[in-house]
Order: sequence, then C-alpha cells, then structure tokens
Amino acid sequence: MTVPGLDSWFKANTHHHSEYADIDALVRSKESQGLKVSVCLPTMNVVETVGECLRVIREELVERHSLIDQLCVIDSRSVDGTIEAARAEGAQVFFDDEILTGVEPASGKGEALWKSLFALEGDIIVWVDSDIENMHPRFVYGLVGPLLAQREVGYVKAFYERPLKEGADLRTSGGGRVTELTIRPMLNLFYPELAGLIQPLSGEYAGRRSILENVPFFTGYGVETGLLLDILDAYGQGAIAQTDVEVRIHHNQHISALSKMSFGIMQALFKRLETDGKVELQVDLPSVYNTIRHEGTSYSLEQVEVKVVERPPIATIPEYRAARGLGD
Ligand SMILES: Nc1nc2c(ncn2[C@@H]2O[C@H](COP(=O)(O)OP(=O)(O)OP(=O)(O)O)[C@@H](O)[C@H]2O)c(=O)[nH]1
Ligand SMILES: [Mg+2]
Repeated sequence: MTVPGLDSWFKANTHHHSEYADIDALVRSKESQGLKVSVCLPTMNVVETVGECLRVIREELVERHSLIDQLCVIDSRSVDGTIEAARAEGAQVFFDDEILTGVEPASGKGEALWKSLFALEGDIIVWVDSDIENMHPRFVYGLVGPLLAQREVGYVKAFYERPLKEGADLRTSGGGRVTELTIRPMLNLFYPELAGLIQPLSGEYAGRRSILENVPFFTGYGVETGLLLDILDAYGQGAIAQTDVEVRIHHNQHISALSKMSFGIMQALFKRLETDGKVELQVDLPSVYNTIRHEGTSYSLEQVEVKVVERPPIATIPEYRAARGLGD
C-alpha cells in the first residue's frame, strides 16, 4: 500500500541548498516581506565547535549579506568556556534558566529551544546544532530559502550525509543510527505522511514563529520528533519541507548515549501516539533507563532518569503574550 501524496510531497518539498545560493536575492525577498530572521544555536559544553560555527554564520550572513538579524546561543550553563567563545564571536548569550522563571523548570535541548522563542526577535527562527565540525552558511540559508520562497511552507528541516568519525578517519556509511533504527520505522508505522523525511531528527531547522509559538515542545531529545508530529497535525504535510545541505560532520556519540536518547524520543512519541488516539497505553511509561555498564568481564546496571516534559505552545504563556503584545 502506498501512502497517498507521499511521492508528490517528496518531489515538491525536497530542496537542495544550491537553489538558494543567491543570498542577496534572499535578502531582497526577506526585506520585501518585512521579515526578520533569528539564528540560535543550542549549546551545552561545545567549546571546540561553537566559535567556528558562529564565525562562519556571522561573517557570511550577518556582515557580508544581511540575511540574519539576530545571532545568538541558548545555553544551559556550559562549564567549558562555551559562553566566552560565543561572546567572542559577537553572539548574544541567553540562558534557559533565566527565561520564563515563573514556570516550573525542566531541562534538556527541547526546553532550551522552547524558551529561546521568548528571547528571539525574528519572524523566522533557525535553530542550528552547535556541534557541527564543518559549518557552512548553507546550513542556514538552505533552510531559510524555502520559507522566503513559499508562503505555504512553514517548517524546513535539513538533511545530509552523516559520515561516522572514527579517530581521524571518516567512514562514509552509517551515522544516523537512532534515525534509521528508531524514528523512521516508527514514522512509517504510525505517521507515514512523514516517511519521506530523510533526517527527521536533524538538529538544523527553520520555522515561522507563527507556527513555532503555537505547537507544544518536548523538553529533551524528543523535541524534533514532537515538532514534526505537531506541525503535521496542525498545519499539514504541505507546510513541511526539507533541504539537502550535503555532508555534516560531527562527533558521534557512543551507542549507549544513543540508546538513552532513543528512550527519551520514544517517550515523546508514545505520548503523542496516545494523545492522537493511535495507541491506548495500559501502563504509565517509566522515565528511568537502565544503562548497561560493561567493564572487563563484569556487567552492571546504572539507572538514569530521562524525564520528558511536554511544554504547552509558548503563545499560551501569559509572560510571552505580554512580551510580544499578543493580548490576554
Ligand atoms: N542549551 C542546551 N543545548 C543542548 C542541551 N542538550 C544538547 N544541547 C545541544 O543541542 C545540540 C544537539 O545535541 P547532541 O547531544 O549533539 O544531540 P544530537 O545531535 O541529536 O546527537 P548526535 O547525533 O549523536 O550528535 C548540540 O549543539 C548540543 O550542544 C541542553 O540541555 N541545553
Ligand atoms: Mg549532535
């Protein structure tokens, strides 16, 4: 059984960054539409990469072409010099624990992104992971391009090849293990309209504030999955696009970290499956993950809490409404 509309969505909504390489044309389009663009990097102890990521974006897209109106990081109290490195590149630094202090605090990448909406000024928001080792402006303009070109598009995800880095060597296959083994099979089972997304978990995506402020956010690594499901539900498949940004190199995490990450993403996914009426859970899902430790010949268990909180659309938070003049 084929999924109706999937092939035509894939053909129409899959782009290549080279379509948007005329950055001055993007700037003219942005200005004629009266839009502002914010780029925000979530940062958590990324001193080795964050400075270069910011420098590349600033030089090309803030200084050489004025595509980006605000360049900043949202940090969760990095302790390795990340904050100083970001400031040295002229980026604004926001801390998630200083934003919306009236709400019960949570943690994780999704929490930081949700709160960043409060600090960001743009009508178009671009989030870019800060652990990229081969940052290039295409990671930003390739995502902004479809939003400027097509009003019906509201959310654009990057896709790429992810070579596995082993020591100094790059292996061309592999990478995206959580994507291929957890997320794409689950999307194919339950949300086949999203089965054409090549990297549903990519950490580089751009969206219109009007959409992002009206969808919930999961606080941890489930944020990307949750955003896709909720944007699909509220705005339809046609609002979602993807752009090929070619190769993206970053430090690959150990499989045990990915296993824990999958656990958090699955919590978000099952929560949404239930609220969407696709499955009926007979149990409360646990939030403790049993990591297996293997040293020498002995095995042991280590319990870690992977707590996933669902944040409501930020446009429902009075402090946000007041700050943006949205009324009561
Ligand atoms: N502010 C903030 N940023 C975070 C947090 N956790 C992760 N990040 C950042 O979010 C980005 C993605 O996190 P990663 O841990 O690399 O996760 P990932 O990219 O999905 O996983 P890999 O594919 O294995 O790299 C990185 O730039 C991190 O620095 C957090 O709790 N707070
Ligand atoms: Mg990463």
